[in-house]
Amino acid sequence: MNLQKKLAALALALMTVMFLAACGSTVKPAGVIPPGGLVSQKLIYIGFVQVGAESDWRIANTKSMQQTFTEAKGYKFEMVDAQQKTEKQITAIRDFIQKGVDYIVLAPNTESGWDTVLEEAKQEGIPVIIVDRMIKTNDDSLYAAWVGSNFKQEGYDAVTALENALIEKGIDVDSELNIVTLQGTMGSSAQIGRTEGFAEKMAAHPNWKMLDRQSGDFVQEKGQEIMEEFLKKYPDIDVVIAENDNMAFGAIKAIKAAGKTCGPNGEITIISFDAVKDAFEAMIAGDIDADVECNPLHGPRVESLIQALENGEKVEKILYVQEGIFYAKDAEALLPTREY
Ligand code: GYE
Repeated sequence: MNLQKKLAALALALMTVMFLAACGSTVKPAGVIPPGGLVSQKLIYIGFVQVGAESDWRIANTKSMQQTFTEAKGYKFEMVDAQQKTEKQITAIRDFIQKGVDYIVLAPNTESGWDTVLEEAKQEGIPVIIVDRMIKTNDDSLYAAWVGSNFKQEGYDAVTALENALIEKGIDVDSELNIVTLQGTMGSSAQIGRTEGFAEKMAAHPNWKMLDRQSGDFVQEKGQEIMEEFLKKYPDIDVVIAENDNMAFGAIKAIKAAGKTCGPNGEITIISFDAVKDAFEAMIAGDIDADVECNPLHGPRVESLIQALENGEKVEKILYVQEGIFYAKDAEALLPTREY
């Protein structure tokens, strides 16, 4: 090779290196396919361990994840529906570790018992993102980040919602009230936070009496069954706190079947959580008094966490979603703006 050819070869090699370096620094792993598809990208493999399909909230949450993590956007997405069984979730995590996923996204059913299996994921170098409910652990290196709701705040908000619903009805907030609660899945953060938050703040009203609390597992039919029992046992219920909308829907059926009335113009005040579209319909129909918002649209939030981790950025460990309270009188105007 003469000098001229050598120089040309060297220049070509240099340009190739520069081109590859440029690609490497600008092409995001889960970005848009580059023009001409020059570089074939590896999909980011996500294993999502979902609680189940127990409620409208959950279905909206699943949809948000599925719509976010599409192949077109650079993801391989697999979901396990654990049918509200924590053991099934643990098995699902082990399966995802075996499959060598890039990330595990976990919506934990209940809070306790995660250390062993999350340690296994850690050993394999698989980052775990926790979404919606939280886990109880002393080792926060077991997860990269958590995003979800402040359930205790939601419990506090339910007391505010009840106070305002009573005022709306012309009832003195300090009058004697008999309350029953339909609780969510026992041991889940959503249940724990809502139950504790409500109990803590209702202490400011010494005349409010919690007659009973039973778990309806966040499911409509179970909410209805428990409400039927409550109505037989307690003839003078003034307030129902339903720890999610689906149980509230069950309670409404039970109340009506018992010949009683509920909602802003009824005998029994209903305060619920989630604020899904059907709950807005129930507020418009005059069956639910107020609803504490719980936002299920976590797909894009989890995606930004994953993108940040992919780019080697530091992420916030704990991310709370902002939420509000909705009242029956505003439901009709607000319904068109609701996303879930
Ligand atoms: O309120 C309920 C669902 O964990 C926030 O789970 C979630 C709860 C939600 O079944 O409807």
